[in-house]
This record gives sequence, structure tokens and C-alpha cells, in this order.
Amino acid sequence: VSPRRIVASSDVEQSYIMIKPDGVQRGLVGEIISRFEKKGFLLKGLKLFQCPKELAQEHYKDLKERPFFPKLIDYITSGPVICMAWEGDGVVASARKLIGATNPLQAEPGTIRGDLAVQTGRNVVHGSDSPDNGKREIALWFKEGELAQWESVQTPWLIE
Ligand code: IDP
Ligand code: MG
Repeated sequence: VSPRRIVASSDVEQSYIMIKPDGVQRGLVGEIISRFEKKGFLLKGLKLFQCPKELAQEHYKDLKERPFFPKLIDYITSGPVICMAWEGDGVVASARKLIGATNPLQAEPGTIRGDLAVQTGRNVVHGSDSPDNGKREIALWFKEGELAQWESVQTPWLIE
């Protein structure tokens, strides 16, 4: 069974989480990954990647009429990003909570954006906004074979 088939046929929820170029440049990669690890979700894919313009445009296609769209594409393609696939029941909504509000000044302390960022245009991390978009975005950012099929030894201590 190929990794792609596992994702496509899986009922398990997955979220596409991406550390944006500012998070990489500011040395926040370990800190941000650590928050998802400690929460107890399962990391299924991870890579450092320089995003081509076309991929950034496709990823953010719902925002293409917005005035900030060209700047958003420049931002996301301005340096390498960390692409991640995280798995677990409720991971999409939970990751959005861990990440915090889009505007870091409105994000609660304790959230990634609330603790680590000050501007919407430099908000360090992306998280899928629905399970369907989680699937769509993981298929967009990862190639076949890039996702691992594994279970953590922690799973029985996280899920009863
Ligand atoms: P989200 O990342 O919290 O889901 P979205 O509304 O989906 O927020 O916007 C996607 C990304 O576009 C944001 O994370 C941010 O990087 C950028 N963005 C959204 N609104 C603005 C804005 O008003 N000015 C500049 N950048 C924005
Ligand atoms: Mg969004």
C-alpha cells in the first residue's frame, strides 16, 4: 500500500502545518514542532522546502482576489518553509487553537502566534482550516512516498 493510498483511504484526520519563511529564519523551527509533538499528535511527514510561486498561488487560491495576495505569495516564497503532515482525531481544529488567531496581536498568549509573532503578514505558521483542506493541502505539498507509515510507541499512552 503506497503512502498516498494510505492518506486517501484513511479515515484518520490530518492537518497540513507549515512553518513559514519567517519562522525558519528566526530559528523557531524546533520550538514550533515541539508544541505539536508535546500535544500528542503524530508526525507523518516533514521536509524543508523552497516553495515555487505556482504552488504558493495554488495553496492560497481562495485569497487570490485579496489586496495582500501578491505580498503573501512573495512572503511564502521568500525562503524555505517546513512542511508537515500531523495526524490524529481532531488535529485540524486543535492545531488551529495551538496556532492562534491570524493576527498575532489578537492571538492568545500560549498560542504559537500569540507568543512568537506580532504581524498578520509575518505570522510564522500555517494550519489547515478543515479536514478536507488538510487532505487537499497534504496532497498538494507532499509527493507520493514522502509520508511515513508508522505508529508511535506513545499512542497507547495518549489514546485509551
Ligand atoms: P490563517 O492563516 O489564520 O488561516 P487566512 O485568512 O487563511 O488566515 O490567511 C492566510 C494568510 O494570509 C495569513 O496567515 C497571513 O499570512 C496572510 N494574511 C491574511 N490576511 C492578511 C492581511 O490582511 N494582510 C497581510 N497578510 C494577510
Ligand atoms: Mg487559512
